[in-house]
Amino acid sequence: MAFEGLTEKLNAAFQKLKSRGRITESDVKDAMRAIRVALLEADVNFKVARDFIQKVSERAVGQNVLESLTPAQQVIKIVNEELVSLMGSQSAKIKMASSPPTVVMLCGLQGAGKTTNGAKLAGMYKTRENRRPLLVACDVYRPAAVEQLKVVGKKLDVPVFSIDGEKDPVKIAREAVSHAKAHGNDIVFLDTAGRLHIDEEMMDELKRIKAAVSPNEILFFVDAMTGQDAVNAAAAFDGALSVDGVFLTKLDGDARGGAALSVRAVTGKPIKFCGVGEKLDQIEAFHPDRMASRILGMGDMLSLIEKAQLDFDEKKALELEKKMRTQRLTLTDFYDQLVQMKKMGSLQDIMGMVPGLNAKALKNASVDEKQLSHVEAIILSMTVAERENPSIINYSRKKRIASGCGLKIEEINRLLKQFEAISKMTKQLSSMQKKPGRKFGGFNGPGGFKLPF
Ligand SMILES: Nc1nc2c(ncn2[C@@H]2O[C@H](COP(=O)(O)OP(=O)(O)OP(=O)(O)O)[C@@H](O)[C@H]2O)c(=O)[nH]1
Ligand SMILES: [Mg+2]
Repeated sequence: MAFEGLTEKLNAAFQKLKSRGRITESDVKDAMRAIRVALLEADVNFKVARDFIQKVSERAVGQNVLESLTPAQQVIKIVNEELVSLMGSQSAKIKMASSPPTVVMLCGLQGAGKTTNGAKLAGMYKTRENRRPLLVACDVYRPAAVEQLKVVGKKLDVPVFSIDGEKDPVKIAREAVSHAKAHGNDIVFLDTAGRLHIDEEMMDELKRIKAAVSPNEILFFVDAMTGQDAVNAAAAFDGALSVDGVFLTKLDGDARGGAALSVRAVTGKPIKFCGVGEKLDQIEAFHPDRMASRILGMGDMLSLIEKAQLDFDEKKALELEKKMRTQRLTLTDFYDQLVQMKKMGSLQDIMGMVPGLNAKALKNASVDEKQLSHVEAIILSMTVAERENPSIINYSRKKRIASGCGLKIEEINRLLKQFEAISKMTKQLSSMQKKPGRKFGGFNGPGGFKLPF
């Protein structure tokens, strides 16, 4: 994995600090020197490393770290926060066009990973965002380039646009956009040709493509393994084309990580995605906060949690979909959903422990604990028969349930109303013909079936 060396050296520096009870200014200076060397050895641009150390040192002095009870932890915290801000503070997405198609132009040096990762992007937008991508073969130089794109397109079931024998990539790009408009492709990825080194001819070609189709997004692809050269290339591409974002590839390799840490600082452009393997699903949105915890050796906990959550939801959602189609939704199912949401509550606790996670994201993920516990109490006070068939719940049953859970009858009525609304939607869904290509009926988005509050 990338960053191993850096992680090791940073931890050695922190360990040294931790081993002292009280630390002095010269201990901090030593630590800063060690961090600076670690950054440079990881191929971080020297100006970036210098600025970084300066910021961390200033903050460490300004916040009276030395007087605090846990000085080493304070230093680690500051380093973490500065790493996050170095890499961009928050994750960024592709800007979508107000009227489709969104045109994304992929550029970068030869072998950077444009074709492979461009395909990954198309696959991601297709499956996760329900888009209809089009891959476009603008590389007319390398003999096998068009074929390579067709192979990956086929694997992902994403159409590939090419013009046999056409030697003008500008014309291909222009016709591809018209083709997309005519065929309902709402996001277009232009796979351009790379060159070994930056040369005028290539830049000129890219500029002409840009002028011809005015892409909504120009993504610069950079191989994380290439270190300093990557930074120079990024600056050159940005100067010529004014790129919108960076796609960092091959982060799974033993890259020293300098590119990830410098590219954003040097160009001011955010890293939006990263490639983490040769397979076509090995793509991740780039999260600076997560990357910082990865670098500091705290593991990429959030990505793991997110993945587990995704798998879990998908299974549950499939079960529910089956239920919905057979029109047999019960309060027991409702209750299962509740338990799932409660699990997210504990997930929130875990997230709270991850350094660098912003408070706003945590707040957005929060659920109203009180409301949830009421619904839970009501359902638990029902008999199995009532849960399976809520229509039998008459006034006297309601009174019994209310006294069982210690809540008012109004609360029980409210829950039953919500449940009825869901059941209605369920019936509508099941009577609707299933649209091809859409996994779940439509109202239960990627998070699966949702409770109505
Ligand atoms: N391990 C790993 N390999 C990758 C990743 N992305 C791309 N590769 C590999 O890198 C090589 C080059 O990738 P391409 O997608 O062909 O690169 P390109 O930028 O299109 O290259 P040109 O078209 O020649 O300019 C291929 O062998 C890919 O399989 C990644 O994230 N991890
Ligand atoms: Mg290519």
